[in-house]
Amino acid sequence: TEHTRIATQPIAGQKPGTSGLRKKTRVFMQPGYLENFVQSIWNGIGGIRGRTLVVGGDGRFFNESAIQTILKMAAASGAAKVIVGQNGFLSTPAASNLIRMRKADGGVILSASHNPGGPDEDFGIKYNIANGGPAPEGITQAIFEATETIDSYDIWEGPDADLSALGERDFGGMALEIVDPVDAYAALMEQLFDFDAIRALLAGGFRIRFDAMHAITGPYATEILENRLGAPRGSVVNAVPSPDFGGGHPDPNPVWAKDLMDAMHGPDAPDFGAASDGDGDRNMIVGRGAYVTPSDSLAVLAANAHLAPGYAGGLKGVARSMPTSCAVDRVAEARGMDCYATPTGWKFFGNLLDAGMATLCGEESAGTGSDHVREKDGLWAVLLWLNILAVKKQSVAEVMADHWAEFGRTYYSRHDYEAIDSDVANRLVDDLRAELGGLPGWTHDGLVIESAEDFSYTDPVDGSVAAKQGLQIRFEGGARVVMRLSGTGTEGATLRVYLERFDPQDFGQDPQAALAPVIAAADVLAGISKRTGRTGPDVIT
Ligand code: VG1
Ligand code: CO
Repeated sequence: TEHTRIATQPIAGQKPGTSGLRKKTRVFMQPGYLENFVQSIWNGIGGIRGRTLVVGGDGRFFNESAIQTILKMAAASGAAKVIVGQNGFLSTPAASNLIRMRKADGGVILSASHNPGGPDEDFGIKYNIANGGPAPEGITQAIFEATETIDSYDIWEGPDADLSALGERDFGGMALEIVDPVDAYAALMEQLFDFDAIRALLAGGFRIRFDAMHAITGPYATEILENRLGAPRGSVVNAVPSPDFGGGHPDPNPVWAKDLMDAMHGPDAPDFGAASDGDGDRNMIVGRGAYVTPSDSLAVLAANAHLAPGYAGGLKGVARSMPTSCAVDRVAEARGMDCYATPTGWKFFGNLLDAGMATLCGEESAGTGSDHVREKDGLWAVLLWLNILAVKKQSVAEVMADHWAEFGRTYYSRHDYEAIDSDVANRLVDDLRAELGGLPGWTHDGLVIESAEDFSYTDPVDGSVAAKQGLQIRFEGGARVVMRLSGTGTEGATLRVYLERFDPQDFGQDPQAALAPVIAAADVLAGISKRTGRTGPDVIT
């Protein structure tokens, strides 16, 4: 077989962010752009000769042609085998599971997650290691350094692979195996959850609506919720993945999953609603008339996971990203579990999960997961919720009311200021960072700052340090503001302002009203409206 070496030059800006390299699709489609990055992955991890990889993506525009290129480059660099989801489809958690199950050396996942897809929207690529999780910082840095010195890439110039035909064949001297993307994942879910109990719940008339948002979870949710658990046909909506996600944002929050919110608050609302994102790792949970904030969802799952067979032995510990609310901390404290706070991004949970220090992890951005894979997992969270509801025989609203009565309520919201000028955003964060030392004692409208820090994380397993991971300002009485810049955007900068306030007894307030003093203090502290010229955030979740 003909393997060709093509001369190339470094391309600036191929630095992975919170979750891989994300750019406008047309940037990825430029000649050599994808090839440079893929070769840099191979170079950054010490080559792929003789190794086995898993490859798949969320089906967005350019998914299949990117996979064809990756396969030809894997063949040319001597990979032993590549396992690909049929038609190039693999949800992020299913890819993580396949890497682990098949004992692959790593995997390449094509997705820009919740970002829209299409020729004028976003594309992304990330490398996962043998534990199934996103490459940690050290490997990501090695890949980035490889992009800065690359001078050639290797590719097999043969015909495209047929990604629709299941089974194994030769492809440019390497083994190519096409697998059903759902099978192994669905089998794992059956091991973790009491499918009989959920089936009985659904057979008893409990109605669900799962919105796949035209993205990758459609086939997974249809197989698991409808075929295996017996939910009536049509319980899964927007179930066919489309390259541009039906023109929408596959981002499961009340803003972008407005149809689901409307359905859940309408006269004929089902009992349980859920949605997932582009690549299937996020989840949104909503009961009849009762939206569950992701941070609260994590706390509820931590408090009740033992009701599912896969977690009947209890949890070894829990972990949350630093900006995620402290609701789960209160559960951990009450149950005598360790609780870790990590920087934003799933890659920071990997060591804790591998070391058996945490069983459950979560982020305020609608990501929850456990040690069953090394990614957050949207459908897994939905199934754990259904398992808990089936055992408790309660509505979502009742579960929340009981949870708050036991642990108190942490009012929480995230305000995003999108596509702001990068210089303005950087200056805002830099200026506030410079003032942190003088902030304790500062007061505004009855709030008093207790501490202010530039969050730095030392991994308890390998001692690696991640600095500058967000500005964290705590007020007396348990209120908190966190500010950081997004690492997944493709246009300008996005300022994320995370707001929370603990209330031990008053659970019925509107979160924006309950947080009003904290919101006002954040604006005074950072001069957000003054500096950005915005009168309010673009997205409130
Ligand atoms: C965002 C979220 C973060 C999440 C990341 C990847 O990152 O805030 O919690 O891990 O997206 O999720 P950032 O840097 O934009 O805040 V996904 O579902 O986009 O892979
Ligand atoms: Co995602």
